[in-house]
Amino acid sequence: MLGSEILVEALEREGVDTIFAYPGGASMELHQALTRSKKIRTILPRHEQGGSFAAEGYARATGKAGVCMATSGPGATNLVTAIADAYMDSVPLIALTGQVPQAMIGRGGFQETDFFGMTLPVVKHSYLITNIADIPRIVKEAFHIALTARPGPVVIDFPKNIQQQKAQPVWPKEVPLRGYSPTIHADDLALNEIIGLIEKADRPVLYCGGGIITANAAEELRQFAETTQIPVTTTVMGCGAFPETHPLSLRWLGMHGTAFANWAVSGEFKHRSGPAEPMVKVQDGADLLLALGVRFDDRVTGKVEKFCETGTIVHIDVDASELNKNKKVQLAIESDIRYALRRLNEMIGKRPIRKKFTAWHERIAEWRSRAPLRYQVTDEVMKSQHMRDHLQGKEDQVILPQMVVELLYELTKGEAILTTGVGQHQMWAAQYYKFKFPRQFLTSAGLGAMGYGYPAALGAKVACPERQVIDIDGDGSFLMNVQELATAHIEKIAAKAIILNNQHLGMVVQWEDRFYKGNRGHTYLGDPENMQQIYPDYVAVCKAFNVPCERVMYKRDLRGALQRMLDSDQPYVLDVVTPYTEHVVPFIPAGYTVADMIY
Ligand SMILES: Cc1ncc(C[n+]2csc(CCOP(=O)(O)OP(=O)(O)O)c2C)c(N)n1
Ligand SMILES: [Mg+2]
Repeated sequence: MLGSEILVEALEREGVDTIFAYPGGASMELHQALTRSKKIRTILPRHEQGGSFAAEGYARATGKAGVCMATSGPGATNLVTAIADAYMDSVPLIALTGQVPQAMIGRGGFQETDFFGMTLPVVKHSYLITNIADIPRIVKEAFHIALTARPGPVVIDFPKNIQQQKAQPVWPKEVPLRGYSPTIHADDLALNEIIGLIEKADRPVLYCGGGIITANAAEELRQFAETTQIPVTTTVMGCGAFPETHPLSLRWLGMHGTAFANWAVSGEFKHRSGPAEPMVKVQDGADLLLALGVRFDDRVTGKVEKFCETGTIVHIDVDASELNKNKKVQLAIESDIRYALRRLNEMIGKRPIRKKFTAWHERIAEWRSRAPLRYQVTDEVMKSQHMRDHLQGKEDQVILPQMVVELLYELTKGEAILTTGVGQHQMWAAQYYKFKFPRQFLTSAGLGAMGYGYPAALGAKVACPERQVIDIDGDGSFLMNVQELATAHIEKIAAKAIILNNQHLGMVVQWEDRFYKGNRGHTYLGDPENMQQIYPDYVAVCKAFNVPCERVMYKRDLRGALQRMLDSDQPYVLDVVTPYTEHVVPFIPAGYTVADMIY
């Protein structure tokens, strides 16, 4: 077999059914081999970044490894953002790249880049194939490493001359890796200590992250929360790890999380107007925080010393390097989360916890009713020049972005898979859609990569053709991978997109308003010489790609338009014109505390 054929068969043996691959000189041998595969569907994205985000969407929607491929040099460098994204959000991604022939490596040959070196800080592992006999082992190892323990991206760089060599492959059954033992189980002693801490606590909170979803531990978490009656907040990565419709759910916490989740974790404080003022506590927050599969990201903690300052913190994670990294905790346990929760559930089954935390639940209920997620149509919005330009006398018909997500939630009965770009729309998507199951909300959380939404929706739709997959996007983010409309149309992938089109880089505008007196630093995306026009004209753009698109301006048209989009069996875009004056609240500015929260 040719080296290229060995690689393709190795992928088949790993159960790969889809690869997002863009060809070039150093990878066309591999494409030739792919044309002969009966098991793998090769999807041609229109940009390698789109292909790699699509592979991530596939991976996040399924838990299987997503696979993308590019040629050497510029093809490979176009994969870097998705690799970094997969690294930050622990997504199993296999990134295959063609490389110049071995004899050319290091000579600055045409389209040579040291991709192995370039990606080192953002991979879980990487390979440069130097011997054809290694291909079966390398591919098997790559999938094993990408998928086990804390998942992540693995790069396989493949020189062209080896693709063209011939050998008889030997397929390994297992790939034992010295120093890598992905099965990590907490010991009973530590878990027993958790039960003791719960029995002593009055105000416990569960703080759960993407680790619950990767470990397939959502069911165990639900059982644990219900038997202990401990309220649950998640991170954005953890959306769907615990049903957000559940009475114990506090939704997600952090910079734009719910006020009640932030108070439950860190306590309620009198609002202060600046960090120079003292923090005046109104009510205590958690006295016990069980942090499961999280990494105390700064968008969650704000000023980390003030995060759950007075509570005992227990942290369980499969990756020991996360323990005591951002926040020093009282009990750090290295373990597979699912194992730990199962074992805790068994222990509690034998020796039930008697506490009911009634007073704590009452306090949370009061917080919840005092500061729900909410929005309103203000005079400021209706009178804004932007709205007068576009709505021309029908300003009372203005569509706020939050309304769109809320109505989508209603029309899809909370069953759709959502992807997003990065910005205000991403936060509103996470706030106003209630996620019920794992792998339902696919977003570039840690890296925050604009352009993620639509390609990721393509990947998710390929993986889950029977589900509605909808990208809630910003006008700025959508434009960054707009070329993937071609992939959607040609490959018949019926992923939908709703552009919350505020004609601005809204999230940056929000920061300009708060911290730079509203001075606009290149955050307007429309045409300054013709501000009445919505620019670019997405209806015309979509027409060029043969993708149906509607523009929605007025509230009275929204429901019908959303329904038409949902009823379509094709890719479909809704361009919804929204004001840019809305701010995402709650808001705890970066590095600030819960006492600084605007809500
Ligand atoms: C690739 C990339 N470039 C820049 C940024 C910085 N950034 C974060 S949010 C944002 C604005 C996004 O605008 P849009 O997609 O229209 O969303 P909106 O905030 O308006 O909803 C920018 C520029 C980023 N996150 N990613
Ligand atoms: Mg925008």
